[in-house]
Amino acid sequence: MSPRLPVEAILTDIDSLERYAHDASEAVAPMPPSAVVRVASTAEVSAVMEAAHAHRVPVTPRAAGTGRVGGAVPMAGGIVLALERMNSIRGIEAGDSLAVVEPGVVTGELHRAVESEGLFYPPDPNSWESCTLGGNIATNAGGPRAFGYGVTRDYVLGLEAVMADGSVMQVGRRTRKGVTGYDLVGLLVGSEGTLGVITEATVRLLPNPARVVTLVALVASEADIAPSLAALRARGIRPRCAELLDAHTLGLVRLKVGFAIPESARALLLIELDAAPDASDRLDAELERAGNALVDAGALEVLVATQSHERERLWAARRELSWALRTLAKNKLSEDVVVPVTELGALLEFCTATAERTKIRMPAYGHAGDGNVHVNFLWDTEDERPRVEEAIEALFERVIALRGTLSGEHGIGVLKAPYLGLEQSDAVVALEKRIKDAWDPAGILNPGKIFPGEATRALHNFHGAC
Ligand code: LAC
Ligand code: ZN
Repeated sequence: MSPRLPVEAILTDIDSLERYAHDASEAVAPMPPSAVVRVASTAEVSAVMEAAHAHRVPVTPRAAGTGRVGGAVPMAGGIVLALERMNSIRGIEAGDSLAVVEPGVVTGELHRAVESEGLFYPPDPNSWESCTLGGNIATNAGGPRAFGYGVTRDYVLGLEAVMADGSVMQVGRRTRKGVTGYDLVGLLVGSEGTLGVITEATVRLLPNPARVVTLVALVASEADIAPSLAALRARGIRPRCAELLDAHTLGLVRLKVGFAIPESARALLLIELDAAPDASDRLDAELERAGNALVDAGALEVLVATQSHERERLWAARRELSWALRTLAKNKLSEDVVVPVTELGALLEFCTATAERTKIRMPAYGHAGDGNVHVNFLWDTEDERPRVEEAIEALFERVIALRGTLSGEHGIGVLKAPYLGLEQSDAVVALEKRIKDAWDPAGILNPGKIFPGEATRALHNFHGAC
């Protein structure tokens, strides 16, 4: 029998409905949801889904709402299923190098909990102090450390998920290896809440490479970034992070990094190397080789931060970038395109030329090692919007022409749905829709996401039917 939900779990006051109608993107819900249900257990999630399925009510799952593409914005009204109360770390099993977590666990809390046991959970989306594991899994989030360690998908071994009809499914496993049946974990990771509601995850942990050093290479041009990365690769150096700041974003952090940046520097590469505490000699040698490689590749200056407070100052400046850019204009859109790393120079050159042509500011920064660049669009007045849209479409077309992808870490959500067809053929999209129909035949789970035109269709489906 389904549990009854405590009455305080259901919010219907206008302030709450408003608050849960947003995420960290510009996506706007056409109307507030009818109710927010703050669930505390798998059984409660199951009860909500069962009722929603019986009455064909749309359900938008969410936790911290830090997403950048409107994935947690309710596009067809209905219920917002808030998972932030399911925030317990159910276990850290050092012997099997895994942790079992609920979806509302804040990523930074998992980092600290496992690190206190000498273990390491690498995925580090920029919002790790507030985002949650459930959202990270729903979007297959990455971050700076993805360069060395991979993205969320590389760490999820098993999942418990509640299906659209309320049934509870266990998929995947607790072991590192395993090839039984289809990879349903892989399908759920990155499915943006459209296939099931994640209620528990078993994630893989590594030994903590607790000694970390950071290098900053100041270079004369954005064109020097890719050759600098190639120089590291050629010497067999595999950093855990390789972040890029272009001339605009470098200007924003100039006063915050704790060292002087010469005017001649037009871009910055932030490199991080790590090692186990007992491999310090190897790390020192690698640090020296990395510094030499960067100088040989033409860096104007290479600075090293070995103390944690120096490193933290650098990373704080990097982490603030997204918000710092927001203060520069009335409107900001941020993309997370990826190109093969050999095309990084072509992408950055294209951004400069497009900004010049459209007269829209396009500062860029991001995860250079992965070819994953946050291209931002800043504008103040409505009459600039058509040029912004032109610049975004031109960017996506260019990225596809360079054999890249539209989203490296934020997902498609609402904001990028109109562009899905630039990257995926009609046949691929039709196959994805058949998968969606098999998992959620009534289309109640996070309607209006990923597929072009679905937002409008979802609204008609649910409200036309009332
Ligand atoms: C970052 C976020 C926006 O890397 O993904 O800053
Ligand atoms: Zn990012």
